[in-house]
Amino acid sequence: MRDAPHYLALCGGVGGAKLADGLAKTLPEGALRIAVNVGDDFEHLSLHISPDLDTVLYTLGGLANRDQGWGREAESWGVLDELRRLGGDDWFLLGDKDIALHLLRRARLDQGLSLTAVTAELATRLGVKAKILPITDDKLRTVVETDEGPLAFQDYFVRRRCAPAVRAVHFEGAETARLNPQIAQALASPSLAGVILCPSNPYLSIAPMLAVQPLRQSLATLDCPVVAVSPIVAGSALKGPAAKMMREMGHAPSAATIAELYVDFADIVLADEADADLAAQNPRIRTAPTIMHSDKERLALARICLDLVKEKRGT
Ligand code: FO1
Repeated sequence: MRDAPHYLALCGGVGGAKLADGLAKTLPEGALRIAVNVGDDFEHLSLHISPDLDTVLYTLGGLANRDQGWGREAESWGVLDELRRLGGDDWFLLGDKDIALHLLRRARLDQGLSLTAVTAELATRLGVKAKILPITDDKLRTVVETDEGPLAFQDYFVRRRCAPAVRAVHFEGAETARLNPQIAQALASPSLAGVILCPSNPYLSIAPMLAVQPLRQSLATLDCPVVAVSPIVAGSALKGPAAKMMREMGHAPSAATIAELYVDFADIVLADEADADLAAQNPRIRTAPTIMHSDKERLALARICLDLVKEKRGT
C-alpha cells in the first residue's frame, strides 16, 4: 500500500510561517514537512539565532507575538534591559523566553547535535507536531549587496531596517551546503503529493533555499505540482522589503515577477484577488484571497493551496 500522501512546504519569514501554520492545522498529522530558510541565522552574544526556524516554531506552537510575527508573546525583557545597562549589543531584540530557547540550542549544538535534531527537540517541547526541517544543517548565510557595500542579513534587515538599496543577494556556503536528507527524501518519495511555497520574500527567504543543491533542479523535475503563493499583493509586500527590493533590482513589484522568478519549477503562482488582472495575462497565475489576518484565513488559504494541488494533479 502506497504511503499516505504528504506535502512539502518551503517557508521563511513571518508570512510564510502563517501559511505553514494553516497547512499544519489542515493536514493530518505526519502529512506535512516544512523546509525552512536558515540564511538569516547568525551568531549573536554567543547564541545561535535561527529567526525563521523560531518564527515557524512559535507560530505553529501558538506562542508567537502576533503583532510582530517574530519572537514570543507574553515576553519579558529583563535580560536585554540589563545587557543594555552593561553596554552590550541591544539592537537585536531578544526577550527572556526567547533567550532560553537560544541558550538551549547553543548548548545542544555544542554537544554535537545537528540543527535538525535540535529543532525537532524544541518542536516536541513546544507541542509542534509538523516536521520543521532546516533547509541544510551546514552553514548558509545570506549576504545583501547594497549601494553601501555587502551587509550580513540581520545588519541589513534589523540594524539598517532594510534602508540601503539592494543590488544583489548571495549566499555564503551555498556551494558546499548539503540539502537536509529528510527534505531530499521527501522530494524523492512517490507519495509526495505537492510542494507549496509559502508567501515569503523571494530573494531573502526562498532564494537561499533554492541555492542549496539540488533543490531547484529537484523542484523543476518533480512529478507532483508546485504551487507558490505570492508575497506581493497589488504591488506591495504585506511585510518586509520584497517590493522595495524588486524595484531596486529592476523588477516590477508584482506577483507577475514572482511567476517569472519561479518559472522553471512553479506550476501555479497564487496571487491575491486584488491582482485578478494578472491572471488574465498569465495562465500560471491564479487568484484567491491570500491575506492572512486571522487563523481562519490561514486555514482558508491552506485549503485553497491544497485544492489547487489536487486540481493540477487531476485527482
Ligand atoms: N526583526 C526586527 O525587525 N527587529 C528585531 O529586533 C528582531 C529580533 C528578532 C529576534 C528573534 C527572532 O527570531 C527574530 C527577530 N527578528 C527581528 C526578525 C528577524 O530579523 C527575521 O530574520 C525576519 O523575520 C525575516 O525573516
